[in-house]
Amino acid sequence: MTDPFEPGTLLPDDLPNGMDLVRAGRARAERIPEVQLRYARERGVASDRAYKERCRDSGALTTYINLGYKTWAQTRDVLRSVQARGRTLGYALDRVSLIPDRRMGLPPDLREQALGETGLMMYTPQDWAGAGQDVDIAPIWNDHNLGSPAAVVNTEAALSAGFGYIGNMAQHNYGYPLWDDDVTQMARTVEAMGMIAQRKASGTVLESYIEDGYCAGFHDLATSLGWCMFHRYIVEDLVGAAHSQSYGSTFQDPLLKQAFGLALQEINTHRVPPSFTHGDTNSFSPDGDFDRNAAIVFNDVYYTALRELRFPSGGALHATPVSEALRIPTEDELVQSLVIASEAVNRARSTMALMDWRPVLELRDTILAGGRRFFAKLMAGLQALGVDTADPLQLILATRRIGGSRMEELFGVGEPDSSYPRGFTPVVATDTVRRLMSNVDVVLRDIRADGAPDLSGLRVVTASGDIHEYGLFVVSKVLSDLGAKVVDLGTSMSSPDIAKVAVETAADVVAVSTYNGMALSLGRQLLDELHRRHVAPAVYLGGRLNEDLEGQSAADVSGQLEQLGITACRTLQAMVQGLRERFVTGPVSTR
Ligand code: B12
Repeated sequence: MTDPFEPGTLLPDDLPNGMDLVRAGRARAERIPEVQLRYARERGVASDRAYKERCRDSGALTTYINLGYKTWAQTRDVLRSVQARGRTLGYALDRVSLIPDRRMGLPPDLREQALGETGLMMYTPQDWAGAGQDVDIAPIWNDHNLGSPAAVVNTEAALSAGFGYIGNMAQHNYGYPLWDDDVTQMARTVEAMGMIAQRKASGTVLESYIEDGYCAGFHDLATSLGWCMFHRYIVEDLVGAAHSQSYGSTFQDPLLKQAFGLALQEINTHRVPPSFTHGDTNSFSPDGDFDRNAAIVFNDVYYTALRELRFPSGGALHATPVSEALRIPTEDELVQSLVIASEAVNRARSTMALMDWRPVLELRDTILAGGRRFFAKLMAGLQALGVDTADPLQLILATRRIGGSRMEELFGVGEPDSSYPRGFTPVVATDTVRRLMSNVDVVLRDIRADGAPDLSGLRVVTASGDIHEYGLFVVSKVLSDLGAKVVDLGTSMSSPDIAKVAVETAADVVAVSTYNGMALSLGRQLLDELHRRHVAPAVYLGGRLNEDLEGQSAADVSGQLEQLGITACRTLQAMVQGLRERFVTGPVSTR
């Protein structure tokens, strides 16, 4: 494997000093008045963190959901209603991650210029203050803050409103439309980290939801754990903040999930309660039936409840809504998820004695040992590349520039084996890699059942318009296996960049994955960019092809896309069928 990174070339010479940025952040936070969250006040504690510690130490379990409708007012009304229904249905709701529109990661003056996606927009200081006081639920600001160009302004807003858990450390790999200055983006992130550190004594916690970042794409849980150690080193040892690491959505196997949770507890030496353990979101297909999903959800949250009861961490429980693969959940679907979670806790309490933890603890130790090796290798590797490992800015910028998959190829700790995608046998393979490889197999099997077309000579540009990379991986892998010459641009790609590469490579086909609820606007924008450059490759879109239209939220926009001349694909099999009809004239192959 050739290494594109020569020592000293990864970072620019004129970077600001990371520790100076931390100090600037601390000074900025000192000027922000402290506010107590309503959730903490009503429980008679100083902070969200303090209440979590009390629950952890007394064996009480708390609950968590994700929610982000378009405005704070809409979100607030649904939260109040969900909470009120819990009084009759026998559940309590403790925490909510407010799920913003990706535009919230842009500085306020750019937000209106970017395409709207799904999620919450906070428009005024009253919206922020309302999130801290209007409901008796702890709000978390996780997304589109740390890691984004809006890190300082959003952290200031969240601190001013009294938020106790502010994230998201994992998102320093995120890309934003209309923004390509990674140095400023990461510098603002480090300054905002300093702001959160300044509030450590009042209980404010710097949160990371690890599978929002590179952990979602690693193939080895040893890499994931080592990456979490790397983040802990930056946040706790260099920046001086309290750090919570939450995890969970990419795990399907309960044994792996609980072993990894226990490994995270081992590296959490300051015992900061994690915000939550996320429910499994990846086991449902968009065509899956909700009854089956309910069984999957129960099984997932039951084992997490067992772990929390036996090895308390203070992390809240999350049960994934059964409609996860399709849309933002309705109020009824959220209520259902909380009912499932409360039943799971009841069953877990009465069946705790049936659980044999020995295999889980053994697996935990294997992950821990591998994670320690990865962390050591990563730090040594960064030093060899000329990165100052005592500077938080250099560390997050360098690892962002290297990228998650390349980092795992360079510093992965399994036995070398070229038949594996990252060049080594994973110490403990993630469910993600297992699921993706089996998804590729299923799609190829379907296609081969009809006689696979030979796509040799077909030039295809693939990309994802947002952070979702799994669909893109399957699309690129299947088309390459069928012989196409695929140029995979990766994630968070903008329409102008995709069009530019389509011209440079004389692409016959452009295939874009889009999930964030703006498929029609993106399709129009992409066609405009291609027309402006006088090229007309065949355009295919897939992922979640919906958008909020006049009077209809998350409407399926496949029909409108087809009218524009874009092929809207529910499945990759449909795209291959389309390519066969359009480009393949000879007989099918048995490739
Ligand atoms: C994993 C995931 C994430 C991970 C992504 C990790 C990663 N590195 O990829 C994380 C947690 C980071 C994430 C973030 C977000 N997510 Co998300 N995510 C998902 C999830 C759980 C799985 C999607 C997936 O990858 N499936 C696996 C792939 C292989 O299967 P598939 O999607 O069915 O793909 C197949 C076909 O669709 C097709 N296909 C896919 N692309 C293409 C392209 C072409 C050309 C063709 C022909 C075919 C094709 O082929 C694939 C293979 O068979 C879904 C919910 C779900 N269970 O589906 C939500 C979901 C897609 N996410 C959603 C949202 C809103 C977001 C966020 C915008 C939330 C936010 N506000 O921050 C952010 C995006 C932030 C950003 N910067 O862009 C929503 C979308 C809602 C909508 N459109 O109505 C969903 C549905 C969750 C929900 N219910 O709210 N997400």
